Amino acid sequence: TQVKYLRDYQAPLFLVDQTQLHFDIRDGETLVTATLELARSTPGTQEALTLDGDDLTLLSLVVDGQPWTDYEVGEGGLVVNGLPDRCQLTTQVRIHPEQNTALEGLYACGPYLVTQCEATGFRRITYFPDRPDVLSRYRVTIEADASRYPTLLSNGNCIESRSLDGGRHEAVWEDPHPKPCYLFALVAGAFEQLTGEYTTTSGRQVSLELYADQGQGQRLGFALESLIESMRWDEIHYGREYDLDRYLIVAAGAFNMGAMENKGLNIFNTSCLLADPDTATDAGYRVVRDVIAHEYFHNWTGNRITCRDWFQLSLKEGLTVFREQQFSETVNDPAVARVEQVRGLRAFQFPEDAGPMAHPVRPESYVEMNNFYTATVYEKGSEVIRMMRTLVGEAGFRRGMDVYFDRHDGQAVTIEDFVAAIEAGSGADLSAFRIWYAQAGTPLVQVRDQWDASTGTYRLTLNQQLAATRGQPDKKPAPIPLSVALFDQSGGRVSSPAQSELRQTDDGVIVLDRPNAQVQWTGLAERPVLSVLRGFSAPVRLHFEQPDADLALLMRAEDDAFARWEAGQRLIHAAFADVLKGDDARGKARLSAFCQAVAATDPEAPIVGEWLDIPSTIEFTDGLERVDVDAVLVADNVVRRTVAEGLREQLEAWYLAAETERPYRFDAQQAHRRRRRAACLQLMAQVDADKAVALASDLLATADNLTDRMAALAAVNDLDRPERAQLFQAFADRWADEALAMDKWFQLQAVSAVQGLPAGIAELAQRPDYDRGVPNRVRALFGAFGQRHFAGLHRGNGEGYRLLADEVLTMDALNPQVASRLVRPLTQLTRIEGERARLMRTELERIAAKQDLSADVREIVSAAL
Ligand code: B3K
Ligand code: ZN
Repeated sequence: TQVKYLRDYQAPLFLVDQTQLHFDIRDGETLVTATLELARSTPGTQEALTLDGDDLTLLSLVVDGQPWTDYEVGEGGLVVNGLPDRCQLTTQVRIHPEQNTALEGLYACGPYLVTQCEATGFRRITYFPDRPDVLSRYRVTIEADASRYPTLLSNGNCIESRSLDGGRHEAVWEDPHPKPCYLFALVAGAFEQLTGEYTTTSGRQVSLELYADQGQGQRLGFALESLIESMRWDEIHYGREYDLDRYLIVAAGAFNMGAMENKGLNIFNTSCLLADPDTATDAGYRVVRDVIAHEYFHNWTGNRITCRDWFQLSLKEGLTVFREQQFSETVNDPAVARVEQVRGLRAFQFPEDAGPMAHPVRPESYVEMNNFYTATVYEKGSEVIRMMRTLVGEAGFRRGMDVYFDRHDGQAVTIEDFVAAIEAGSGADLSAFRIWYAQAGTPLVQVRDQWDASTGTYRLTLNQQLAATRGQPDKKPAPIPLSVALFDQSGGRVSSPAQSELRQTDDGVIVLDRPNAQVQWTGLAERPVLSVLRGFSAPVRLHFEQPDADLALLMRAEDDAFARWEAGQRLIHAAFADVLKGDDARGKARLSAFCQAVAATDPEAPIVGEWLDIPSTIEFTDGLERVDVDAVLVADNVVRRTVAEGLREQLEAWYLAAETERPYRFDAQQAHRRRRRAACLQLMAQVDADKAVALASDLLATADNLTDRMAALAAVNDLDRPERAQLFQAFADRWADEALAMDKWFQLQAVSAVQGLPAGIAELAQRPDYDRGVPNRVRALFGAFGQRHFAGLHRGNGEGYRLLADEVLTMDALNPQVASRLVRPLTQLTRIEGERARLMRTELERIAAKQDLSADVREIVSAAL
């Protein structure tokens, strides 16, 4: 295994002006003929041409029409010597898509063929300079059996199609936009189709075509609507239009991730494209809309302007997640959207930043690039851009984006180019800000306050720290934008200005750009209540001891919806910490303040559903340096039960009051009611199991949608009663043939206190419908178990670790990308206390000892050992 370093970057020696591909799809094998128009970037030099290639059988190599013999085929590629400055090189290779279980390159997905090339899958299709800074124009011919593969798709425009002898046919596609090979795509199969139309602001007519498996066509409607919404949004908010006559999206049931933004031909995991009331929950609908938007926005931030090298991945991913989040804040309730973004960040990115795989938003090295499609590159990358926007202001940010699009359209660029464009457009100096891209780890901001009644002065002492991470022993302070506000004791805003040596933006954001600083307000009539980190203005952890009454006041009075929600979270987290260190009474007092504030809120407010969704055990452990599993589980349980007791009266009333319309409709208000109802039922199960079971059985029997069915199953999921098994069985009997609905069923079972223990998981893995060829199913069972079933994974005898490690080993031989995601929970061992850490290590060592372990899994496991 070879480590690649950012500092070793070198510009390509050869460029590829044109690429012609010919795919001859046959039974069990495909022949790929590639003709590359090569040009040396420095004419007159002599270096050999290196082409990447993986798992290819080379059949012939021709240069300018003549067989060429001066080449070597080696591990990972092809070296061709003695080439002139310009030439035409043609290779022919044989590949076996039907045997490709890694789902990278060209592979069989049920009866059809699809591709996945990012990051480096194109080298499994043909010999090529498989790097994002080589942009080429493609012309692609696909030839296949006409009845098995009636639809033949690639990027751009279909310029020709004709029948051939022997029941075969072919189609020729041409993409006018030069692109890196990771954006190449090909699809062959028999699909159902949904078509729509879109006219861009400047009048281009775009045909929108969505393709899905037989019988799934009627589930494409919501995706099509979402696509149209996204196209309009990007025109309005960024002035960006689509640039081809067709926009194609294909659903793939076996897919390693969510979706892929291939130019003009997106390929989507079915779970992110298909939506109907029986197979998608409300959250699932939102995923479809967000992912559609994300992949569409990539057309400008990713495709038109791409990355110079893979270390720059956040250039396109952080920025596109940010744009997707902005979109989501306009089409969903903005408060709920922001709360969910932050919950996701804390549940996945914070632990990553605190674990052995901690890396900067712009990593400096990697072994397997696929391991770096992380919450840090994506979600923290988005937070970094959000902070940039806060610092330069909305208008300045938008001008900066315009500069970025103008300067770099058609190029492969770096994060540095992006920041420079924002500086040029906004006039701001972001030199100190760049450190956010370079340092790993989550900064800790400590706030201490002091009230001097005699002078009416309120003073804050702020401090920032960042712990060392692997390879980065000494950290520097970063500019941390802190949005702050003061409230008076009756909940009104205090308007007097903050005084500080720190810079403040026009919108009242203080920039903490040094280790320590002070801020003060003077001339106040009474002790104010501080709200800090409003809107989650920076991806940091906050330590601030604040009286319960102040937090309760913010739960009532804050007008920033995120901060309002966060005040409730801080009460719950503080209560958890109290119980964890044995102070139950103190913890319960805090929870009673929390419950009172919740009970006093209008239940129709979306924030109620968010508050009632008590943090998961993983969220509770965030920020703990050492995790004593047994103590954590006890405290977790105390908190949950206490909240359920405290709200006992409200739960049933709210449950019954949350009637929703029939038939099911995905809409923000209805979704909020369903969410509140689900949370109420879930809490009710803690304190009144009989009632919860009765309501859940009734809900399952009468619901007309998956969201409510899942709410019913979730409520009984941890109850060791016969009804639990009956309800799960009833669901499985009815929905056995619906893969997406059954994925949800597997997910719930995987986190159940009853079924989700190692023996129960092993039993589920024996079912005939547990199919290791479909990543969604593997993630539904073992992904959920490892990531979300804290008690099951951390069984004291280590059987949870062993079970997960067994699956990692099995999957490693089939699909290394999936295996290297599954293994991650086992790498959190540095924080786990006692015997468990040793048991985890034993399993990691067992994995590491496997001969021919994939580079994917090895990189993760070695970082942890
Ligand atoms: N760019 C792809 C992710 C590719 C992951 C490769 N292992 C989807 C996205 O971020 O939009
Ligand atoms: Zn993306």
